[in-house]
Amino acid sequence: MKLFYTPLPNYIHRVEIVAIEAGLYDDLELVPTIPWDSPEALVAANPLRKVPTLVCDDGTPLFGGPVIYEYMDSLHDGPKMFPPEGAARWTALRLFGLGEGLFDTADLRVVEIRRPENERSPEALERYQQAVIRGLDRLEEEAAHFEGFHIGLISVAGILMWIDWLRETRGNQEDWRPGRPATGAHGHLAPDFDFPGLRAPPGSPELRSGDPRAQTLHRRQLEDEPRSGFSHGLGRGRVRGRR
Ligand SMILES: N[C@@H](CCC(=O)N[C@@H](CS)C(=O)NCC(=O)O)C(=O)O
Repeated sequence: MKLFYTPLPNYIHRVEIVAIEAGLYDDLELVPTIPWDSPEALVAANPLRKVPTLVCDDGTPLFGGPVIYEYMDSLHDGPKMFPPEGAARWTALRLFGLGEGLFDTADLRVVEIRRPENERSPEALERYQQAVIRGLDRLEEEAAHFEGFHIGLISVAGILMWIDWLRETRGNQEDWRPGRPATGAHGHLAPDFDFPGLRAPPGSPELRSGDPRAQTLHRRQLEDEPRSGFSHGLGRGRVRGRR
């Protein structure tokens, strides 16, 4: 299986977790890709030119994380990350929808930040950030359901870890913990989230091993992105007009 991904700890991280949990990690041929350059191989596999994109062994392309996760989950005989039925399924999918939506919104904000300053829209940045804050607040209300191991929790852990990474390395996000003790109690360092795929720090395997190819891509993205001045704060209840 060929996986097109960016060597940044965003969308690849959840694919890695699912692949590890499904026992498929070693079957992945990892293709570091910058989708914004519209590389031929990616466009040939995915007309939308997005990552992650998986090309199965028979050549069938799968577009986007959610489909890739479910495909990988179908290929192993262990306990399923997508619960097959009943209340457990809908709890997992509800959290999954929230986590993936949060991720996509936070990603759109990063994309906006990376635009040249004179093309950047403060309204769009604010709109994305307010949606992220509301999503994190909703997660806090959902934290009672953070138990077991399923795709919803992988997604939740993914977004929380990514926000931490953005805060620590880019300085363009703030801590999600203040005012959200229930989520914090299940933070990714807590034993609840200590399943194998999450023990590794976020980031691609190449970045962890220092592969120069990935480091080059990574550096280029870092240089492209402004580092400060966009930290709107993520504190609970900071949605404009909410209280
Ligand atoms: N929800 C989708 C979102 C994928 C996505 O937005 N990927 C971004 C990563 S930066 C991308 O490839 N953007 C390139 C583009 O939009 O041209 C998923 O999980 O696969």
